[in-house]
Amino acid sequence: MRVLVTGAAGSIGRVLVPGLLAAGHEVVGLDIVPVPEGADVPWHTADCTDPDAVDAVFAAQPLDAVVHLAGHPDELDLAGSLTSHVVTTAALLDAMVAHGVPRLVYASSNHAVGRTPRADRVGVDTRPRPDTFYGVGKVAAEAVMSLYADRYGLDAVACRIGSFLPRPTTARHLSTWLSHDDCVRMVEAALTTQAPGFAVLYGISANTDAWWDLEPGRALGYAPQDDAAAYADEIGPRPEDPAEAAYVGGPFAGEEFWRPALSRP
Ligand code: 15L
Repeated sequence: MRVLVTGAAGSIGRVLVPGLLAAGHEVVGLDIVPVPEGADVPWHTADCTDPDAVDAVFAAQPLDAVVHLAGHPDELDLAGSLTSHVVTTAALLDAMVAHGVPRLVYASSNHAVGRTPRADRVGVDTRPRPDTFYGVGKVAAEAVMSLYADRYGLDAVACRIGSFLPRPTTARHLSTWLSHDDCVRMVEAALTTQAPGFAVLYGISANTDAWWDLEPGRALGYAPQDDAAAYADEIGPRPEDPAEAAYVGGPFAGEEFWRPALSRP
């Protein structure tokens, strides 16, 4: 499968590109920055918020699928978040329709439901409950994916990633961690599962203390192998742990992120 990876120079991209190559896929990298040293794949330097630039990338070679990782990984104001997550996703989906590319795998986030109080294990059918404008952007990007799956018959899998890290370092991570290897397994499953239509899964490892339901991912072929509990002995308590455990979005659900939606000069 020839896969376009957006945000290929970012933290997830730098793990995923070699992972997909090792799994036998061809990878085409796309990022706003030039090709990093050592990334030995065809590369496009372009801004995913620019539909003409995105269309030109699709015109350059045939593609079988897109993995969309590009986007600002932290909080912005509302307009910035919508541009970073919704406009980029829409530009890619328009190009997929125009060029006949049938599948999108999207790096959504747990923050799409981050304001959900920590109680039972959270499923994919819970109501969208963002904790930040970042989370609002992810909810809206998922909505555009759903629309394009319904209108054009695209396959579009939203992976609500937890905490993508080499290893867990806080109490919250014992529940939210996604290991590097499991991230590759997750994207590989989302790329190859048969006709998912629009689907959502939680992108976490097989953590003993998981806050999110892994079954929807397992139904799509995602079989995580790692468990943050293996690192529990290395993780000491911190004063902020109880507050971070109140809502599944952890620190993003805290008051320090409350600010007006629209920045004014
Ligand atoms: C995310 O989606 C963010 O991009 C990252 O900065 C972390 O906050 C992560 O979620 C998390 O919840 O740990």
